[in-house]
Amino acid sequence: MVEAGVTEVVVAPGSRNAPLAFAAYDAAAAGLVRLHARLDERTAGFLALGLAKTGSRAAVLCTSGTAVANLHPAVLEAVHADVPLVAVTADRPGRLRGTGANQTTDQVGVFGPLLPTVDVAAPDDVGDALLTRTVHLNVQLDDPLVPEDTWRPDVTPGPTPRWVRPAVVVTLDPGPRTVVVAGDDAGPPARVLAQDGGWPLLAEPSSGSRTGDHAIRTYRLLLDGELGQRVERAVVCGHPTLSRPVSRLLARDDVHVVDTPTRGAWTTRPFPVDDRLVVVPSASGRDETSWFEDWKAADRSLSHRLDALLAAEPDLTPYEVAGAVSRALSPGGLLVVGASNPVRDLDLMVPRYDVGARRKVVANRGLSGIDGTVSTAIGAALGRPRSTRALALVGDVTFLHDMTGLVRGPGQPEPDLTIVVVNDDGGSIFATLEQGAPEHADRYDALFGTPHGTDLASLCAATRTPHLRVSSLPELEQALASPNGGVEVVEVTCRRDNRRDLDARIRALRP
Ligand SMILES: Cc1ncc(C[n+]2csc(CCOP(=O)(O)OP(=O)(O)O)c2C)c(N)n1
Ligand SMILES: [Mg+2]
Repeated sequence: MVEAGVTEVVVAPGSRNAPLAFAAYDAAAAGLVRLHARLDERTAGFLALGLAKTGSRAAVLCTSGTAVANLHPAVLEAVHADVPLVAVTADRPGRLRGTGANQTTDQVGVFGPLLPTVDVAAPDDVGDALLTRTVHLNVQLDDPLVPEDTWRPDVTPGPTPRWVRPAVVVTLDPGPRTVVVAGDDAGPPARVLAQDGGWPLLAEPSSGSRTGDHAIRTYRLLLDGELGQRVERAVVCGHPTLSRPVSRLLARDDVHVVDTPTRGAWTTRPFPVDDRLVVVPSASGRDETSWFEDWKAADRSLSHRLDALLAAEPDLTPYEVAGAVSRALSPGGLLVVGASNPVRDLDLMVPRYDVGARRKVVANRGLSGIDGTVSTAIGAALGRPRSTRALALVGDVTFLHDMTGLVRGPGQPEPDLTIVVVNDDGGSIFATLEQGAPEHADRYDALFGTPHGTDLASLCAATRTPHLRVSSLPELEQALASPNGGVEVVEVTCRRDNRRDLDARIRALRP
């Protein structure tokens, strides 16, 4: 693994994986890797995923049995988002399989057809498996499960592999009224394309494209209005997942969709994988009509009315929390944003960032799960120590789902990270969907809202994580302006009961 460029190793304790754990310890002592220990494999998996999402080659090691299954969420997210992750599971030797030996299940193929297992009975079985992005090594280990001696690693660390976008060049004539849709991980080419073509850029927060003059803040609202109706062509970069208006746009018969290859397991198109994504407008030049100016003017006016609506709300709204978080993020900063409403609220509230002053926004959009987000954030912050600031924005259910992410033992690598939890005591996103319609109101909370009444302060205290609860914008801004260092939690209490109505009023603002 060291020779294959692995520099971060997350270990979860067990006896069967002990030989690997001892080796990881010795490799860390030799300065070859950084070692992290987590007691919960699900958390360990997402910690490794977060490290991988910020560019490290990361591995997670666990023991046999149910421990393996606890890696599955992070493994699935890694495969779907095309994030390189090395999952190493320990197994009994082959001769004990099928004999009812304790803690022995069928670990070969346990992650399903998306991630075949490399079953390792002898070192040579690894082959060049570590050259692939996400890999499952199932290592058969026999007694004694302790080393005879300290391992003095005699290995030369390999370079960290860089995963690059597929190469594709699409030439577009400037004629049709075009928008550039930048989904998760689209990267700067989408922004460059919008600028070169003279087109509006509809960029999700985690696209890595949302800088410059062409980014349209309120695109989600405008798409359902008159401007959206006039779109004739959409160029899709990255993996858009956030909004129904975008899905509706891409499903329209009268819109020509130009799909550029995304990273991820669903890419079936055979593009070479050794170059950047390049999409260029044809030589005949940029769109000189008023198309982009129309979007810009509509965006300006709608943004103004949106901000006025939010400012007039008597209570602090989740939208304003997202706005405050994105304002607090300095150029070069890192923001990990959770699924559900936080990422969508952020989408409407990201201010216009200058080109070159990009913030890295990380979200688990491969499968958009709410699991593992605290651990992903800690991993991402650890993997990107030069961030000018590291923030996370998550809902309360998302936060609680990964409570064990806060359990960090003494001596563990600890990043500076402020986790902002929007606590509306339950899941609010369903309130804005069909399930939130008034006719289901009598069972909404029991089935979807799932209020929990959990005291986040006690939870944080139990893990010695500094915690501050705020309920107003000035308090929040002040908390964000004065981080204490280390991992800390800022809980922002918000209402949930008015969420459906608030979103309906925001949608009604569009021209
Ligand atoms: C692992 C997983 N389980 C369930 C879901 C379905 N789900 C989507 S959003 C959500 C509620 C999230 O609530 P919270 O984090 O408080 O955010 P809010 O909706 O309140 O903004 C759930 C359960 C999911 N995406 N992932
Ligand atoms: Mg919530």
